[in-house]
This record gives sequence, C-alpha cells and structure tokens, in this order.
Amino acid sequence: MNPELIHTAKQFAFAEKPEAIESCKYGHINDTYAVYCLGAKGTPPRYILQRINHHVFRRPDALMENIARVTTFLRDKISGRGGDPDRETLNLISTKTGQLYHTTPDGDYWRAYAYIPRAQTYQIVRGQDHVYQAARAFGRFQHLLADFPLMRLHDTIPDFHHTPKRLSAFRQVVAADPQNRAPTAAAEIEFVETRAGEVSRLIDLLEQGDLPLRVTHNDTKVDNVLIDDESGEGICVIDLDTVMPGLSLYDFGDFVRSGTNPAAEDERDLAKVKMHLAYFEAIVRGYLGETRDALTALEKDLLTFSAWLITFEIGMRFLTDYLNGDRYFRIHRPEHNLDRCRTQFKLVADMEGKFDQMQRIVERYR
Ligand code: GN1
Ligand code: MG
Repeated sequence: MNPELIHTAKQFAFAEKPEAIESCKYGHINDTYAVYCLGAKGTPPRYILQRINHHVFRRPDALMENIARVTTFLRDKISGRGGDPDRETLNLISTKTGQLYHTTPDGDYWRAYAYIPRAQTYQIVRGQDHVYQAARAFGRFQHLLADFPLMRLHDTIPDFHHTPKRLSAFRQVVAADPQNRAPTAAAEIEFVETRAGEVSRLIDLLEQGDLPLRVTHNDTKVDNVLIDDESGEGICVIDLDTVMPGLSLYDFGDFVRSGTNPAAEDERDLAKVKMHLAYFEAIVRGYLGETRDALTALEKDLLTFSAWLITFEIGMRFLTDYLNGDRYFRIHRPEHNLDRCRTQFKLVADMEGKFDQMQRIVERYR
C-alpha cells in the first residue's frame, strides 16, 4: 500500500491504527480514500481521507473553517432534535496537532472525516423513493441551517452559480478555442447561444433584493446524500466544500438536474437521458415537505425555472472545460466533458418540453 497515504493518515487523531487505504473513484474534483482499521478485511472503513483540490478551492483554510462551523452547528441542532449527530452530519477529525487539515511539504491539503457505516450514496437514481428521500435530506439541511449566520461563511468559490459570469467565461473560451475543439462542439455552442438571454434571471432578482440569500449547499447532486441501508432514508448530506451563501433555487435546481435523470451524468446513449416527471414530482414533494414554510412565493414560482437554469449552467461548464482542454473536471476518457455536456443539454431540452407539466406539479405541492 502507498506509504505516503499511510503517512498522511497517521497525521490525524484517529482512534484506531490505519491498516489499509483504498481510493474511492467518485467525484470530479477532490481525491477521496477510505481508511480501514482493525484487521481491515470485511470490516467497513473507519475514516474518509480527502485531498482537497486547491486549484479549484483556492483557500483550503477558509473552506475548512466553513465546514467546521457548519458541522459543529449541525451537530448541536441534530442533538437538540433528538437525532444522531454521528450519522446525520459529517464529523471532521482533526490532526494530532489539533488542526482542521494537514498540509504536506508538497503543498497538498488533506482532511479526514469519520466514516458513516451502514449507509451509501448512489451515483444513479434508484427510483422515486430514493429521490424523495434525498430531496428531503437536502430540504432538511437547508432548514437546519436556516438560522446559521451567513456572515460566518466564506465564499469558497466566488460566483459559483453566477450564470452570466459562467456564460462570459464560456464565450471567452469559444473565442480563443485553445484546443481547436470548437468545430467538434458546434451544435452545443449553438445550443448555449440560443438560450443566452435567460441566464441572468436569478442573479438579477438576487441583486434587486427580491430573492433572499441563504446558507446553501450548492452541489446538491443526488449522490451527495447518504441513504441509510436499513431505513432507506436520506440521513446525511455530504460534500460540504461549496456550502456558502446562495439561493435555495441553486440547490433545488441542481438536485433536479441529477435526480430526475434515470441515466448516468456521462451516459453516451442520449435516448436513456430524460427529465423523469415522476422523479420530479417525488423531489418536489420531498423538498417542499421540509421547506414549504420557509420559502417565499417567488422562490416557489421559480423552482421549475431553476431546474432548467442550473442544468443549463452545468452543461455549459462541462462544455467550457471540454473546449478549454479538460483542466477543471477530472475526465476518464477523451471527450468525457463533451459527453457530460450533452446529457445536460438533453435534460434542458426535455425540461423545455415539459415545463408546463413541471409547473403544475409545483402548484400542487407548494
Ligand atoms: C463537481 O466533485 P463533484 O462531483 O462533487 C462540481 C459541481 C458540479 C458537478 C457535476 C466544486 O462536483 O459544481 O455540479 O461536479 N463541483 C465543483 O457533476 O465545481
Ligand atoms: Mg462536490
């Protein structure tokens, strides 16, 4: 086993000695490992070890401060409600010197969490109940953090969901076309341009003071919720790197993006990719069940639009990265980012055809 990884693991105040470390292949940004202890074989991991991608997250110190504050706050809330804070929130493990993260001589940043056993995440939607439970978990997350002081959070990636700025970045890359890839993505580039007029709607409303800033997760993919093996409930929201002030609509929209697609985010057979209306309904029911009283009428009006916008935004980010030479999202094959873009745009187009039906569902549950 990799001695450097073991050495890194040893920097943390683990109660047990690391015996084996295994890479977890998911996630496009950080590197994640499961740490096994106590003879390892057949036992669940005890810890999660993660290298923070500091090219994406430029201030790991600020990011870790956010996570520490949010998880400490959640622990108190969950205990206060009679929940289990060891299962319902992530829990950081500090280093042996009491730091939130460990810095290596090469300038890498590492952190550790306690592993939550008897629960999993699923990359691909398993059915209506799965998305209902995961949507509830994100709704509850927002609800639990409703009185967390916004001022206590750093922007870990400024303008993360600022769609107009994402559009400008996209246009710059198209104009420069550094890899000469634009001709291979002509249809997708055109797809963006024909929709460019819609991208500033949420940001404009935020700037006019019509939509409230809240503590949001900002990366509410369906696989960022741990599902309890026994109860099937969404017990814990994970991947807290982008928890920062944002719009509730970013979280709802991003969840619909991943949670209504019965296929993989990088599925090449686009016939399998669609916005599944029954999943959408399950998500609306789950999410509004937790947030109905807190959301404003305008937020509810814009739920369907946000699903469209955030799916469009992330498709555009994949396309930008493809054109730019795959510098941001980790890829596992050539054109991986273009494939990802295509699934997102297929979803966008499908939502356009189903917009009225989606709105009627929202009306029913709001
Ligand atoms: C990235 O690393 P991962 O898979 O949790 C990205 C999200 C995208 C997502 C698309 C910090 O998240 O914004 O929606 O990929 N995270 C960052 O799958 O850019
Ligand atoms: Mg993430």
